[in-house]
Amino acid sequence: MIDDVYPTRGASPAAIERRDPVVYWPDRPSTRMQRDDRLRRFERDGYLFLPELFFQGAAEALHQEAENLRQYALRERPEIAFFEADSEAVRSVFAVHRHSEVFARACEEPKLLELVRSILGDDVYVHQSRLNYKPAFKGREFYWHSDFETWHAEDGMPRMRAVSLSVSLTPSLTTNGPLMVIPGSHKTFISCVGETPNDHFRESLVQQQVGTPDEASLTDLANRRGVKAPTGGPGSALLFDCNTMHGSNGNITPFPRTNLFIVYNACSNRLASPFCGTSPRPEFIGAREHTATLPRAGR
Ligand code: 6CS
Ligand code: FE
Repeated sequence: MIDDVYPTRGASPAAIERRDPVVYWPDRPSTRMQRDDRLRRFERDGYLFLPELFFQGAAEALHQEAENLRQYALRERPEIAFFEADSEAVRSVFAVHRHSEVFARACEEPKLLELVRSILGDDVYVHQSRLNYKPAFKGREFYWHSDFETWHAEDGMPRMRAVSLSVSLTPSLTTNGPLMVIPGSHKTFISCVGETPNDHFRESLVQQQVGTPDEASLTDLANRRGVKAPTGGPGSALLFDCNTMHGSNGNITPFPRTNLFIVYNACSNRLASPFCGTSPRPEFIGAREHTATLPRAGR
């Protein structure tokens, strides 16, 4: 049985100091790694905004593919599509890298993988991918949460050795519900209150309650270093640590805020049994079978 160093979903909230590195530095980091300022900023803040990310030219094609996949999911694979709580609008579609060659290739962008492997100090595989559409007028909020808290409790992810990438496929503006992060929050694990219902994902992926932090803990984290909402055009991206506290407001503007969300987990951190005791979530949410190591460039 793997030791549960981040107990959560109990009777009371708790703030637990992170027990894992943020950047898994090798014993003798190469000069190139030592000079890579991105690694130190990621270690300090728990996220990196990458305005020039590797998808600049591809953003329009990725956005078109996101529309194609919305239709495909509705027609052929309804189980991977989730709707907004109060409308027929599609909120998210999951496992996009497994249903689209375009997104499969995007996940393997060599320069991106090089940065991710530098941070995690390991080979990686895709734990989860999704499109969050945050549609015009109807896109609802994603309340504050740590992804790792859910992945640890409900997917059995043992340690904090995963990163998330959110690529904007439409303009991410100050007004249409951009992703908000709390700098430095990745260094504290906020244990959440509440027993996890079976098949919790059916409600949590629409409007999360269980697995969201208490207001006192959120206030404490936000008071330390504030809240940031990096914005950027299509192709810009936010890379953030699995435990960075984040969320986003609803979108009542005519401008959709669609992003491609890819989660890279270290191959040494594969899922075990869910620590909250529920049954494992479906493969399209947390990969257990389809966990092939992503290729290194030129191999
Ligand atoms: O439960 C999950 O895995 C998903 N939930 C949220 C709100 N963010 C992380 C992940 O996509
Ligand atoms: Fe999240």
